[in-house]
Amino acid sequence: MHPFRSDIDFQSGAMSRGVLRTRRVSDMLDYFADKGAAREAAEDRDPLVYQYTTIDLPEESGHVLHGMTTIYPGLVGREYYMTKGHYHRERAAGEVYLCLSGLGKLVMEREDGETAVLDMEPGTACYVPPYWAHRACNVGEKPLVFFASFPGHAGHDYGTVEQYGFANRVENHGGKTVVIDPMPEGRGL
Ligand code: PAN
Ligand code: ZN
Repeated sequence: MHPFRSDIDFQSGAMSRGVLRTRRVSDMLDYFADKGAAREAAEDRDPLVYQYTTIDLPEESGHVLHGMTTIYPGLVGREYYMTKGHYHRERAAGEVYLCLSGLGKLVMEREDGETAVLDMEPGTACYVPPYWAHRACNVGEKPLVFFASFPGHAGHDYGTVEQYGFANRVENHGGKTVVIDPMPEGRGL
């Protein structure tokens, strides 16, 4: 393969090459806590929640997949717009999220119940170690834009998160950002 470059707009998250995917509320009905609010939004104007572009590279070890994500500002019920979130199919594959614009929270969780939440702001690189599911939430008023890079063989497992969700949810309560942790004292695992 020949070396190549891509051009990125830090404000919008647009990338000059790669495959663009979009996620509207109707694509995520089972992901938001407030199913009624999600259904209503989907039936109304079905807003764009996020979009992401991944460079089209062979999904094999040795390559470094990378791409841009833009999560728009907004709420479904009290919950901030967020990505679906996933484990890597190959659990031992980590990832780096580099925030370029906006404000976010990176919610992570392991299958043994361990959880973590990191703040994302321009200039922060967050490391998602192997075995951690990850989801980004936009807690600001403008688009949250980040660059992500992960091993070619990582693959994506959306089913586990779709079925069980994340323990922690990020919500807006009266203008304040709150991380809802159902077991703040730990899961005793
Ligand atoms: C990211 C994500 C991207 C979209 O590139 O794929 O932010 O989020 P979902 O994949 O959860 O819809 C990444 O983590 N890749 O592995
Ligand atoms: Zn990932």
